[in-house]
Amino acid sequence: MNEAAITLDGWYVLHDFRSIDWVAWKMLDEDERRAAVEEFTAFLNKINKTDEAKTGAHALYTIVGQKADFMLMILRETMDELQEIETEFNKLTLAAFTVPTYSYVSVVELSNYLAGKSDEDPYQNPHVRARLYPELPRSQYVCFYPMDKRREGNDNWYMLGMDDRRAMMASHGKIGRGYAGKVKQIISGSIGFDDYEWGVTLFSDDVLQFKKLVYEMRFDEVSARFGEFGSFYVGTLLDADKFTKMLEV
Ligand code: 76R
Repeated sequence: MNEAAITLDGWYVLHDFRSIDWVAWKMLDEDERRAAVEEFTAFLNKINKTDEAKTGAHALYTIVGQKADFMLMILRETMDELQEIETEFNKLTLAAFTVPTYSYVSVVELSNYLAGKSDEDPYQNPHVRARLYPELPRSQYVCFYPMDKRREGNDNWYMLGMDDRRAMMASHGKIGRGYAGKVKQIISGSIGFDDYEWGVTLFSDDVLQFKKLVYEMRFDEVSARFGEFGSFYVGTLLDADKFTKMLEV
């Protein structure tokens, strides 16, 4: 059998995309809307506490275009907690005025393609831990998309030897590092969890850097030959205040 990459796995991730049912929302009276927003804000304050305790993280963004109105990305130590938060959100009054449009379940992943040899336990290494259990930046923009590595004819990633894959990942990483300080990426693995193999979440204060990075990678062998992509979602940063403003009608 071919040599599988070994993965390090961190926090579990739920990307939850919702559209707002504006017609129903506008039919509520002002007091009901205010109460629903207050209840949602309390929910946000509660999940913020987990970010502060560094036992999880979250990101809340609008989604531009018709695929969704907003995305809540939640990272937790267990899949069970993701399930609990999803249910908790669904029980909020506001949730009744949202329509689920997409979701993605994965776990933050690092592979061993470029890891040097070492006897230490990687899960104890602070640099590794910072990537497996990431603090999410409050960048102005987010970009999310799911992707696969192709398995077709001569372009079957999973039939390539470890050395070939490692060489291609090195080239991939080199392009990625060119965007250091401009784009933060979180790669989460979803084989066995969702319809694609990875989720890619990018954060940046300059939205154009997403296009530049993804475009440049298209010319790199690992993306050019093996990358297959799902839908792309792009959006802008929300917090409790911005969310409240967005819901004003
Ligand atoms: O972890 C590391 O930093 C080592 C290098 C590295 C790996 C192993 C790395 C670096 N990535 C790795 C793995 Mn990546 N990455 C993507 C996409 O749109 C596309 O064409 C691809 C989507 C982007 C934009 C991106 C960005 N990467 C992976 C994997 C798992 C592959 C596997 O295991 O087979 C996928 C699917 C994937 C996809 N990558 C980087 C980046 C960036 C910006 C970096 C540099 C990170 C840094 O050094 O700070």
